[in-house]
Amino acid sequence: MTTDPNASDERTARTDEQRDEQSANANAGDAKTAGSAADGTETADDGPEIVDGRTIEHLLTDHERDIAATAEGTEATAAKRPSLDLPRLELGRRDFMKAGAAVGAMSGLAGCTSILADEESNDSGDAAASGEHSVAPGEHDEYYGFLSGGHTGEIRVVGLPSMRELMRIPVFQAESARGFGHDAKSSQMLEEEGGGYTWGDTHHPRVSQTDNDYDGRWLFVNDKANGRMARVDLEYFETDAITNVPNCQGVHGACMQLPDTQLVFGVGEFRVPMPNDGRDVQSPDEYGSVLSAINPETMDVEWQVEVDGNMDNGDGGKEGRWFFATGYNSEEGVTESEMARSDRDYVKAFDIPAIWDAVEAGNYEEISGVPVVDGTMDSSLNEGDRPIVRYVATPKSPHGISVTPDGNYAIASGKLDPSCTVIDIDAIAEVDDPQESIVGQPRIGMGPLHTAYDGRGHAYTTLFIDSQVAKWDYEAAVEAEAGSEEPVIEKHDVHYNPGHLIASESYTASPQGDYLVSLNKLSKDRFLPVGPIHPENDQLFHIGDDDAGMELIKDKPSYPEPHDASIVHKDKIEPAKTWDTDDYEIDYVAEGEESFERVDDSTVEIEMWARRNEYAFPEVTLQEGDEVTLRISNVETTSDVIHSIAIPEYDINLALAPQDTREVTFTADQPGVFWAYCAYFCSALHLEMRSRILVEPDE
Ligand code: K7E
Ligand code: CUA
Repeated sequence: MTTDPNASDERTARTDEQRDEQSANANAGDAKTAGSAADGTETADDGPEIVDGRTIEHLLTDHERDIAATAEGTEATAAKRPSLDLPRLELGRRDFMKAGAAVGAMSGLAGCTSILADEESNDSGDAAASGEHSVAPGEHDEYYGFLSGGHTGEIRVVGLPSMRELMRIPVFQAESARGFGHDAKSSQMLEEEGGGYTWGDTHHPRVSQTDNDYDGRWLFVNDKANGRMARVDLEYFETDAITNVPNCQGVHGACMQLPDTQLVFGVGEFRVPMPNDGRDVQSPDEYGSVLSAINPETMDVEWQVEVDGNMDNGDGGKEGRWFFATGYNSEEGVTESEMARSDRDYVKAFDIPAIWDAVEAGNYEEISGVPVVDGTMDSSLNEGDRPIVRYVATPKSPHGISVTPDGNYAIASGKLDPSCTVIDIDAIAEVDDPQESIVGQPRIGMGPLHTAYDGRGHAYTTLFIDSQVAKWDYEAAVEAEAGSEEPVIEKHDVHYNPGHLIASESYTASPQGDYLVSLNKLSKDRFLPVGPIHPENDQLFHIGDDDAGMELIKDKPSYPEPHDASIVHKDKIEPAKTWDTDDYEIDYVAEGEESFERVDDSTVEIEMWARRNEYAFPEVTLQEGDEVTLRISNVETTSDVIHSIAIPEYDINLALAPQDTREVTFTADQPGVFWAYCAYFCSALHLEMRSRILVEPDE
């Protein structure tokens, strides 16, 4: 492969110009908004985090670009940038040079070929030892990986360690291969319970647990876009419930009360008026953000707790008392610069039994039919010796939070601060000042986002800006001075800019400690180019050998965009091979039970079956305008003989696994001939498997 460095330079330069233009526009936009705001405050006056009107994140972006420019020997923009003088960040040039390969690659290929070459030899060294992690054709993987699909709205199932994609589970979007959103039940779920949106933004798939271990029953996942929570049945690998959470826009974190999945928590991100019905639109002070507790069986919202500031991610303690959520925007600002003004934000520790007590004592306001408990700092429920929410101040916009497998600590990742904060969970109930529960604050690297565990006392933290995963010892971090780098054992480059990472069974009390996947947001040059939207890169590491260190095994391109995952041992999931007719509400249609009934002038009910290579009715005659309900069963008992009934120009495709029954209602509003056919290739006579639907015109 040859690259034309000049072409690449030009591209980079153009991109930089565009970016400058964009930030200029963004700043102009901010100014306009500030001008129209009631108080008219100038955000630039509020502290050292804003330099020349630019936020920390802008500065970071600029610095990355400067380093890249330096690496290319141009130093084009470096001189124009303000120096980075931020008390908490203490960014040294070294910080950026350490991440040279990744950062250099941020602005295109040309400037960093030499670094990339080193990088590649490093990787192939890793890969050479990976034979034992390969899965031969016909062999099964050791683990299920459940990855969120981000704004595709789905869940992807991959096998580990092969990283082969095994299945996709549509959650918040209609999907025709599985007939999701085509049959009556799933389309009702999307349209009615789900609120009728055509997409969702899945981030955090969490598998239900019993006694702090995966029980394989359900997977829960949030919709960050429209404030929903969904449940996937892991017997059928199918979404079986969606809850549209009130008083809340953007359910971000999704996780559960452990050890037994007593509650599922949706962590509210965007602050909105409650209810968001047009009141208080011009009064951001009145906006709120809530933690929602959802009953995993009924999927009803049991209660919500309103807090100060935004929330972000969450995780539950292992013993069931505490739930933790990170947050940003304790400033309660509405623009980026307002939100990043303060150098502290909060981890909120929710005392679940105390919240239940408040609900049972009637200490709530009912909003949109849900009891909302006041957990803001000034709430009377936070006075006295059993506050319902404890606010633990941590540096700058902590993002991920996860509880260590031993249940001792909750570790929050600093995002805009290079540290992780280790909170002693038992101490929270004891200390007068919540700050005293912070027992460690190691310096991990630039842009720490999420942390996973191997069950041997190690934490693995993604460093978004450094494009690395850092392995560190969390007990050592408790021993060490705050700000110490000593607890860091190893850093491994990833490609590039990782968001989440997940280790096998990391969310349980006993992680397997062998594999880790880094979900990298940018793949840049790692794959054949496929146009301007790149795949992301999910990188698999073996972490089972502490002496050998982290070993990169493979890259897997991913359709945008996985955020988080759960990795579950195969023995803990028991998928059905065919449907069990007892497991659904509508009646199965056996061979010989087919019927065509004209209920009245314009209502028709059809019950039919499908098998290789025919439908119960080779021909169906309807009148234009008929309201038709079609129920159809796949009467096959052999696993993997799947049929469907696709009705052209009627926008219908029901997928029918063996012994499954689906129903659809449609209006026969187009006269003509429609060849209903089977869309799953099921046998040699699959193409002949069809039924002629005749819609006779209304005279
Ligand atoms: Cu970091 Cu939704 Cu967990 Cu994306 S969040 S990465
Ligand atoms: Cu049935 Cu193809």
